[in-house]
Amino acid sequence: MASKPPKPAPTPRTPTWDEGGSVVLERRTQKTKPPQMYQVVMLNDDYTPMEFVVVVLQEFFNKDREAATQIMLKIHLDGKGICGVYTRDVAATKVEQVLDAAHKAGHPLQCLSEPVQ
Ligand code: TYC
Repeated sequence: MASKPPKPAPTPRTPTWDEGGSVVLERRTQKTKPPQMYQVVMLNDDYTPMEFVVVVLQEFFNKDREAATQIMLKIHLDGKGICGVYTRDVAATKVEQVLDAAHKAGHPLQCLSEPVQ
């Protein structure tokens, strides 16, 4: 798993004084960046049954049957497809859940997570 990025340098602040004589430090920019997001990508293979992939997409990626079928068919035709976008730890958990379910069912289904952009 990739290590966390280093903390950004503190934002410079300009001291000002309010009417009461207190020093006021105004934040110039937003303090926290949104987290890097990760997409879970599922890969096609020749052996995993379509129905199994549809059930996995419903169970672990909260897709309804219609959406799950569309995603499964996209993967089947294009070789891969995005199941969802999550924070790093959630994406890693989804990958684990899929690989575990596939292994237990005896299917070679593969998926991975990768940073978005
Ligand atoms: N290609 C598989 C089949 O024809 C179906 C499949 C779809 C497998 C998506 C994996 O991620 C996958 N049975």
